Amino acid sequence: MSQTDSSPAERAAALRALLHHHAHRYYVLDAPELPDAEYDRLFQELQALEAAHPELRSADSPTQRVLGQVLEGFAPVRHAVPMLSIRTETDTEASGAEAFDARVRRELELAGDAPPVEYAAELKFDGLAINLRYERGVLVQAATRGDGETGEDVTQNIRTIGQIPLRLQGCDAPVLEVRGEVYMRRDHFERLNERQREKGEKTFVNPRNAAAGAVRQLDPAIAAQRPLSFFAYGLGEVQGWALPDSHSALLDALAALGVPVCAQRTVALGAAGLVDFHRAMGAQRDALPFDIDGVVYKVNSLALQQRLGFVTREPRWAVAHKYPAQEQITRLERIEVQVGRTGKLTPVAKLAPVFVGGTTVSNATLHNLFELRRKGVRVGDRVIVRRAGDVIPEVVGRVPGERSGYVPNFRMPRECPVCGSAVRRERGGLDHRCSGGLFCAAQRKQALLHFAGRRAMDIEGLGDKLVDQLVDGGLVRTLPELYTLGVAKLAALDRMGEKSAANLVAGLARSRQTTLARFLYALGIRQVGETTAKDLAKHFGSLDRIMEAGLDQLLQVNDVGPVVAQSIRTFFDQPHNREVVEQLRAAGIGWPEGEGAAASDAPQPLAGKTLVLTGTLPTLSRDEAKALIEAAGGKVAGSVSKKTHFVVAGDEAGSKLDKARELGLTVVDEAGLRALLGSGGPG
Ligand code: 5U1
Repeated sequence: MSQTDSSPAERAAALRALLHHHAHRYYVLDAPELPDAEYDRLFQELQALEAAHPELRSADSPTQRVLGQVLEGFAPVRHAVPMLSIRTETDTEASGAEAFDARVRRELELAGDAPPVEYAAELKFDGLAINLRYERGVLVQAATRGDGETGEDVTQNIRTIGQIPLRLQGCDAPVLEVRGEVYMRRDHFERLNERQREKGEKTFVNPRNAAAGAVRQLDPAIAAQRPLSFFAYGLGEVQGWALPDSHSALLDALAALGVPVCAQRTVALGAAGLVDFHRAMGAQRDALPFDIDGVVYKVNSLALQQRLGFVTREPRWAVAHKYPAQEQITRLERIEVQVGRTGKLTPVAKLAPVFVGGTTVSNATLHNLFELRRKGVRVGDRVIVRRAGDVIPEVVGRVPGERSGYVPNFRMPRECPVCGSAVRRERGGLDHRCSGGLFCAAQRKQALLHFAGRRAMDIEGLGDKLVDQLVDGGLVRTLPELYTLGVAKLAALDRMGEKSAANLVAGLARSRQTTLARFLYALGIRQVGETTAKDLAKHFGSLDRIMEAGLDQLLQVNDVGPVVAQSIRTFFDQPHNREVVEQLRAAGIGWPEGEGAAASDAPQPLAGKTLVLTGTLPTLSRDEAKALIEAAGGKVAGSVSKKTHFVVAGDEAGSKLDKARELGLTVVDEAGLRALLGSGGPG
């Protein structure tokens, strides 16, 4: 039946089904099939239809995600099946897993030589437990865990989470309660806090608190702006749905219903399998896009789970095996001010060393004066330090308690602590900046380090200790002066033998042959990161064209908005920056002419293809492989999804390889990658 022939009810049902399908592709599979504008068009059509025919509105309509009243409080919800907690194993070593396996074997009265027990091993997400109640496949209620017996009705807010299906795919069971964790990804958390900082509003201590705050937000419009995600890990009440016979099969079945289930899970055999999983996930922990505080082991067979039963409110068949905490308490010894590449002054907490998130931390950022004041930390306080993933450690707050004696409030210096130039703050801005520019040694050092960085000019052997010596000794004042360094001058420096000096000179020589994108990025223009530099190089194809481009022309470049365009213009309008560029060119730095334009004429065997790199390749570094793929027109993505065309796997490839196999993607090794670069390969 065509669109125009169908009744409003039929059209509304068809639109709902279409929108459910595309929301699942977008939010859960990360593989959209429709442009956003087309999704919006369908959504608006359904909204209009429901406005004209309110009787067509249903609880599972995608239009109902964002609606809701500001509440005065949350209604209590008595859980049909209590939400249990999980026993925690705080011994973070292998012995923690071995103790659990030994307990299970004892409870099951297994003989010493009985085969190993099969476990489902998964991640312990650092979020908030939620019960989702589906009746006849439609989400009718979402509740927090509360005390396990009674939680709070947070349906309005949970509906705003795009990943949570409002209707299960192909499930008409009278009741199916799905349990899992609502969490916030680390990048979403950082962006949320960045936005809060820009608005001068309170920042969140960690992703878990931000997620919990969003779920318990009384105004659903605010909750909808907090980016939340969800992973399922179990069931509550079930009526009329055939249970699989193992936990791993249960998670597979939930994924098939359209519920997000984490890919990092496995079926492990015995204590050895659990230890392997704990180690493997521990190694991946920093690279995961979300916080975990451990892994969870569950006896895989549901029949054995039933035999094992519970002690008080914890099942005997499951345990959470922890990792070292990502937050710790320590003493704030003093506050120093660091000057960055762009002159920004950052208050840095000097801490009594503390082991957190797997390393010893003695410095942590306090971001800016206003954030420091809001957190109310003063020297001598006991403070909470957080280090998660590869994010810079930060002080998230103070531990309430008495202060002994008067401690003055921290003040930003009026003069740069490095060069003595005046410190300024833009009207209404949050950042204090040194006005010394490259006159300031700190800014010069940071500019040199940035210029020499792996993703910029990639000058091997130019690290921070050497840059300190070069700048402090007056040997290098400008970027071009780097290229005047000879072996004799360098070898005379502290701890710099003849060989290291020769290596650095060779590194400098090698760096002369670069790409326009790397060179642009290396200049350290504010707002011009690696991606923008690549876009500029591709668009203009020549440095002179970029230097001469007006705002209008710059605005034509992919993702370049007014702030970035103005920053590029400001940079090239300053005569001393142009002089630096000319001196660098005179020092022999060059790149293939017409790089961008030539690139589009050159063969592009990987044009339109997305590749994911995992593991260590025999001869290519990650950056080299990425550069080759990009030069061939391909894109390198950080995670595997159905949109991935090829996964390039080297030694010790981890979960990305597992996921690629699960999705049936083409996996190649380095030789395979080289073949693709030559030919474009299959598909
Ligand atoms: N992954 C996972 N997290 N988690 C938390 N599974 C899991 N199971 C839980 C909890 C509280 O509880 C069941 C064992 C009852």
